[in-house]
Amino acid sequence: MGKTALVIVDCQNDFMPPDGALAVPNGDEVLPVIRGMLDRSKWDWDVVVATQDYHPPRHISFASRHGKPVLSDLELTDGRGRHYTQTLWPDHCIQGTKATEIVKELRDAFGPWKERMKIARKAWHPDIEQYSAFEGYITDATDPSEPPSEDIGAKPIEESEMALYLKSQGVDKLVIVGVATDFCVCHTNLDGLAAKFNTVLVAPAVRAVFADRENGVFEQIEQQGGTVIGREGASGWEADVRAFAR
Ligand code: VGL
Ligand code: ZN
Repeated sequence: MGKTALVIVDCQNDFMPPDGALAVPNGDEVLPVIRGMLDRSKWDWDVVVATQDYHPPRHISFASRHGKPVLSDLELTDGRGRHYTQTLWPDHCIQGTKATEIVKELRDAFGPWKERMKIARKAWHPDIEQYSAFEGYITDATDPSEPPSEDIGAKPIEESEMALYLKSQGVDKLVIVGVATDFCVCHTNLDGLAAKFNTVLVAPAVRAVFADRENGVFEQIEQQGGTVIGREGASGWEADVRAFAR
């Protein structure tokens, strides 16, 4: 049987209330749940990948760059010539700042996983939005470091650094947690399915920027063949996740 990776999406200071620049409502509620999933005496993940939103100053997604209101939508052409609608964000998760660091509560729990753990950094190019871990690059670094300068992450999903790394480790199952459900968690989960991984999203361990969109995201993931566990406060999700990971 294939192996299982725990994918912890964007649990960074800037996404956490009360002080994060782009605080996800109730985003901090995922932290004790995910911390529990990093308890080495209870869980045995084959691989752990933590992702980081990792923007340069004046990133294309920042409202400040365009002189437009935060949370408005803007039609843009990105650094690869792709036309798309960007939701404009406050400046957040800027490379080399404390704001982009993974929250200490989780970093303190990474210790026992060090040998099995990678960081995936994404949206580091000034002119490209990247919500999915499958668009990022893989690194061992947990401290700020320079992003790569050439590869702009235009590879097909199945040849992405994330997919190739997971496959090199024998992983074919992903357990996905973190923030935000409606952006980076959603895109990471859908790309994981597109790259032919089996996926489980743990509902008690995710929170959305727009809470009223969360059910729609869950349904979209299920339509694409993913599983959502622990919806609407259902108990017993741990047993379901264990059965999946076995
Ligand atoms: C995210 C908005 C902007 C996320 C990242 O992590 O979901 N959301 N950048
Ligand atoms: Zn971002």
